[in-house]
Amino acid sequence: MLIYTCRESGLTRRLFSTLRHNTPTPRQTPPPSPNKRNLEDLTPSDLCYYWDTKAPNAGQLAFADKLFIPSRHSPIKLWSASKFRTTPLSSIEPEVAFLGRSNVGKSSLLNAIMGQEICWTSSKPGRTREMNAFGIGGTKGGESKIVLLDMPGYGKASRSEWGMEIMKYLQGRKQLRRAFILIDSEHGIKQKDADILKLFRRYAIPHQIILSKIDKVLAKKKKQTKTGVSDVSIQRLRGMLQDLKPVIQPDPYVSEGPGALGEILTCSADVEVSPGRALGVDAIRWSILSAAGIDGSLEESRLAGS
Ligand SMILES: Nc1nc2c(ncn2[C@@H]2O[C@H](COP(=O)(O)OP(=O)(O)OP(=O)(O)O)[C@@H](O)[C@H]2O)c(=O)[nH]1
Ligand SMILES: [Mg+2]
Repeated sequence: MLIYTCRESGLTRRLFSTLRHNTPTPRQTPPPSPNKRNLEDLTPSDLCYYWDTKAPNAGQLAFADKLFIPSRHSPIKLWSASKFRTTPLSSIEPEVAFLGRSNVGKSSLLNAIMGQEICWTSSKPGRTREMNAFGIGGTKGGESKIVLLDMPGYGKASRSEWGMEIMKYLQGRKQLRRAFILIDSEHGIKQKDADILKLFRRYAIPHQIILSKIDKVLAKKKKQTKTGVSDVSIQRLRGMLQDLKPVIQPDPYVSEGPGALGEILTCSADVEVSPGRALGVDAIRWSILSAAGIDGSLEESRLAGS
């Protein structure tokens, strides 16, 4: 009993002394770092890389955002197809397709672009198993202005016939204006991506690169981006974009065909800049409209003439 009491009192003493040393001083909120920038203040020129094209201005971004505002007639699911020969051929609306390795974030990005959870997403690769077409900008009784295609991913957990079916589709589809190829910013270009890029050049299919999940480059943890991002991480992103340029636009003397568009976009479908607006999505919307030839210039010239 005596031994027990002595031990207990020794333990208690040690515990109190540890507590005394570890008692936290009242927490003070660190002053905001002068080098951090709010997500809302980042422009497409900060996040993307435009060398053959011009970064969209505020008016163009607003025009694109307006066309994607969800309504009763937009977005709408138009069709799903697992085989090229089952895709409807009669449609005339301009189409853009979203491709990339499984799990790169295609369906999540499309949900962010369309402002609605209309595509299935999953943390497991191989979720999207068919081509899914969505119409945007439709009105009552009117056709959609543009069609977005969510494609099954290639690579891990993809179907073995992926390459054949999708390349057949991309080559044969007259309505296709551009294919957006997503590259995971955390993993960079993998062999499978390089193979696909080569095929796009060989068949001269117009394509553009989007770097996805850039929250992983901008911060260690996604929630840290809420307090803004540092200049250092923006510079890191810029470095990645510059390194990608010669890979996606190889030397014409060694390349089999035309490279990607000289404009790399970035996004983080999981990070909101403001309620309902994901990081980088406005610039992607503008590029979709540019690819489809809907750039608002008609509206602008009409306004100027009136
Ligand atoms: N950190 C982070 N995770 C993301 C982002 N976008 C998507 N994800 C996550 O990545 C996983 C895959 O997303 P999906 O959109 O289903 O990817 P997918 O490319 O359509 O995948 P498949 O249909 O399987 O080819 C999900 O767990 C998403 O939550 C992002 O911007 N940042
Ligand atoms: Mg998917």
